[in-house]
Parts: sequence; structure tokens; C-alpha cells
Amino acid sequence: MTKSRSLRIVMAVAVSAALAACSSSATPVPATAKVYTYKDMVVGFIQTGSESGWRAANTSSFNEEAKTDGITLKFTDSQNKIENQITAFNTYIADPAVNVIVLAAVDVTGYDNVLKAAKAAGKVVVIEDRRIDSPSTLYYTYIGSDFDLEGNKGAAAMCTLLTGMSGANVVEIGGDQGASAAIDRAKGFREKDSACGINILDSQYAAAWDPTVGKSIMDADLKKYAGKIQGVYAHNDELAIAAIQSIDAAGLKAGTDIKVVGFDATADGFKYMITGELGADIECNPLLAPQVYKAALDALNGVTGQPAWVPSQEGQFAASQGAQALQDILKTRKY
Ligand code: GZL
Repeated sequence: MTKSRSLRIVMAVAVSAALAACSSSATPVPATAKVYTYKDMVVGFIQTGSESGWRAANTSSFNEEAKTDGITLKFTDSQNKIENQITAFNTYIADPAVNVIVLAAVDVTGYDNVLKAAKAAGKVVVIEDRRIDSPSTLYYTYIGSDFDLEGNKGAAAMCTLLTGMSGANVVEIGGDQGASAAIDRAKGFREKDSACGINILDSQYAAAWDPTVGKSIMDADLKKYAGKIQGVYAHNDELAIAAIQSIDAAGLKAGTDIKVVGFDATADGFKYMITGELGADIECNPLLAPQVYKAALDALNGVTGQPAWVPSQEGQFAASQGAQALQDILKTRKY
């Protein structure tokens, strides 16, 4: 083969390769989608407030887990006011650094507009602790307790404490009337209290779950229904303890003269079960941060098919387990 011919072949191959590259119909290779890690997460956490031992444990869970995972956490204490939660939402929506918003809702309604704005701004939203009435399409998922089931458990525990007393009179000291935890614990109790013929003599709600309001409710009930109250159904441990203090101040014995049921199973709740003054405590799990952060990371990485609600796993305790057994359990608990 002459030199000129082989040179022509080489040149022809080079030109066709160049033309092929220019005219290629192959789409440009897309840049690989970013894979988020916890260190990429900047979370705006809108907490209800600091109204109870449960709430303190819930806040600690988010603070501690953020440190462990390397998540940047921005925190808002809403002082149990929904208007502060709406303001916080708008602040985090406007903050370009924030890519995840977590809400522990004071109320069940009033969030639709900020949820729509957060979605439009491309922010991931996860609801933790309390359910809200907004459409589940407006947030990634809800991780929190089945308060209705908790109320069912509370009624069964009250019936056990009132064994042998059919048609017993019970007064209810509710949490904040706008909160799903209070709404559903009240509903759940009423679904099952007929099992032992409980008569709900009176029902009052403590705004912002304030235990001083809870104590004044019990003081008033003891005066109004002197000698007629057999049980107290309180929507968290602080309200149950406030009722116990009122009962004791009236010269009666909580746990003997009047049975008391509370919620949360905090360390203080355990202390009053160990003395026998609190008859039963329905657990409500505050340690939700690991699940919430994982759900948010999945959302950032485009994972779909998550359930609209992930119910918390939780149990219940009773004074009848005995002081030593309860003290041993208390040693193993984080809050
Ligand atoms: C329950 C939580 C409730 C607690 C109260 O998940 O929302 O709010 O039971 C707290 O102690 O105020």
C-alpha cells in the first residue's frame, strides 16, 4: 500500500470520527443526581414549647440526634402559640439554607397555607408527634402516636383500677383543647369507657397543658362533686400529678380514695406510680428524632412510597406492677 493511500485512509477515518461525534444523537450524559447525606441537612424544627417532661425529652431527642448525625438544626420554641409556628414556618421557607422543616403542631388546623408555601419553595416537611388535619399531600410523612389508641388504653386502665365499681364517676382533666393529643385521648376514652359503665361527671381542658390550670380544675371538681368522684382521667403526667396534689390537699388519698390515670410515662409519672398515687400511666414515645431525620433524608433523596403516617411504638405501666419492678424499669428509661 503506497504511503499516500494509507495517509488518505487515516485522514478519512479521523474525519468520519469527528463527524460522528458532532452529529451523534446521543443525549448528553446527565450529571449524576446529588446523593444527600445528613451533613447536607439543615433542619428548621418548629417545636410546640416546653410544657412537659415529654416535651423536654422530645426536644432532647432532636438536639442529640442532630449532633450525632452532623445535621444543622435551627430551633423554634413556639410557646404553645400557633401564630408563632406560622411565623417560624415563613422564616424557614425564606431561609435558603433550610432544606427540611419539622413541625410538632400546637393545633390540628391552621397549617394548610404555610405547608403549600413550603412545598412551592421545595422544602421537605415532616410532621412529628401530633397529627394535623391538613392533606397528607402537603407533607412527606407524619411520625407520631396513635392518641385514639392511647385513649382506649386509658379507659381500660381506668376500668381495671375501678374493678368492682360499676357506674363509677370520673372527671377528665384534658390537655390543650386544640391539640390532637387531647382531642384523640378524649375520643379514645369515650370509645371504651362503657366497658365498666364509667360516667364522665365533668370534663375541663387545661390551655397549653398548664398544670396550674389542671390543679385548679381538680380543686373545683372536688368542691363541686364532694364525695362523688372515684376516678381522674388526666391527659398527661403533669396534669395527673396536679390532680394528685389537689386530692392530697383536700385530705383524700390519691390511689385509694380516687384512682388516677395519666399519659406520657415520664420519670415523674413513674415516681407517682411507685408511691401508688398514680394508678396507671399510658406511654407516649417522645424519642422520634432518628425516624424523623431518616424520613427527611429519604425525601431529599427522592425516595417515594413512604406511608402518610408512621405510628409510634409504645406501651403502658401500672402501680400494680409493684414499686421495685417500676424502679427497675425506670432505671432503663431515657426520660
Ligand atoms: C404527645 C404530646 C403531648 C404530651 C404532652 O405526643 O403531643 O404534648 O402528652 C405534651 O405532655 O404537651
